[in-house]
Amino acid sequence: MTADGFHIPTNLIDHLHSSEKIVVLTGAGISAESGVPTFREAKTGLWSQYDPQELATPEAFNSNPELVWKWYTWRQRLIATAYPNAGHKALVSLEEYQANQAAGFVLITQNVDGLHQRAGSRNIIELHGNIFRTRCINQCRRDEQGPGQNTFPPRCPNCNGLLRPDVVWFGENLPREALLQASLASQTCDTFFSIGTSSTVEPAKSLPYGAKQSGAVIIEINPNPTSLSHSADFSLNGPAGIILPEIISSIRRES
Ligand code: BJW
Ligand code: ZN
Repeated sequence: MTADGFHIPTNLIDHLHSSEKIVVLTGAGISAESGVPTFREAKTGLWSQYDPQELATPEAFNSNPELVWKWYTWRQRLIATAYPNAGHKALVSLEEYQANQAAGFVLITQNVDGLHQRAGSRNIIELHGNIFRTRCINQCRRDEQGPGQNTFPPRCPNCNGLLRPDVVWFGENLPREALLQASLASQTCDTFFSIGTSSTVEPAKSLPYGAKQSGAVIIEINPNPTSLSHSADFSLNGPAGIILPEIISSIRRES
């Protein structure tokens, strides 16, 4: 039982002790406690204020790159001033714990904020790109440094084409290798965590079902029910920043 009254089931901790490969899928909810807004939550979600069709599609960028870049610049600044929270840090501990057991750990994230990297997680697959990278719409180069140009919207120093955020918009394919590795990891794990995601966006929302089909135990951490909740073996209803540290201390206490 945590100070906030969350109970981590003993059979879950027992399972984690013997788990040989843990896969974690995270979404915007894991960064909520860092002050980064989620997408779909009423009132606080980004899309209660902005229309995704105007901002997170290639069509939107083609018709109004300035508007799209303004939104991304605002979010880049917001994220740059945020810090990894207790949930991000607990996932670093879980990866270290698994390494000490000579067991596997893969962190698949839909987030573009880079907070898992900043917390210290190592084996990360970014499904939807990274908001701090840009790339040329003519695909001629990848700019890891961010725009840094004087023009707005920023342009490619190589071909003068528009630069865009290196993220995945609706209707676009996910990075091929990332999706391949994520699917493979999910289908070969014995424990699958789904944390802070509304499980609405394909293909990420299908990953836990691939894991379940292969016999993995599915654990969801989310203060609200999602489309995955009824298929999960454990639904832990609360904030990731409280539940994940409690799982880590239970694993350590009972080992
Ligand atoms: C907490 C918490 C706390 C709060 N602790 N939790 C099949 C059927 C129908 C449609 C499709 C389909 N296949 C593909 C599509 C189209 C589309 C899609 O899925 N649409 C659905 C919405 C219906 N998918 C795509 O277009 C994808 N591409 C693709 O599939 O290519 C092939 C293809 C194309 C076209 C047709 C068919 C096939 C690409 C998807 C790209 C998603 N991009 C975005 C923007 C990224 C860039 C940016 O950041 O600006 O990614 S959209 C947005 O949603 C972002 C997120 O990564 C993603 C997921 O959101 P997430 O993380 O789940 O956030 P929320 O806000 O939804 O949920 C937060 C959760 O946290 C909530 O549940 C809270 O309760 C919880 N929470 N506090 C724990 N403290
Ligand atoms: Zn270019």
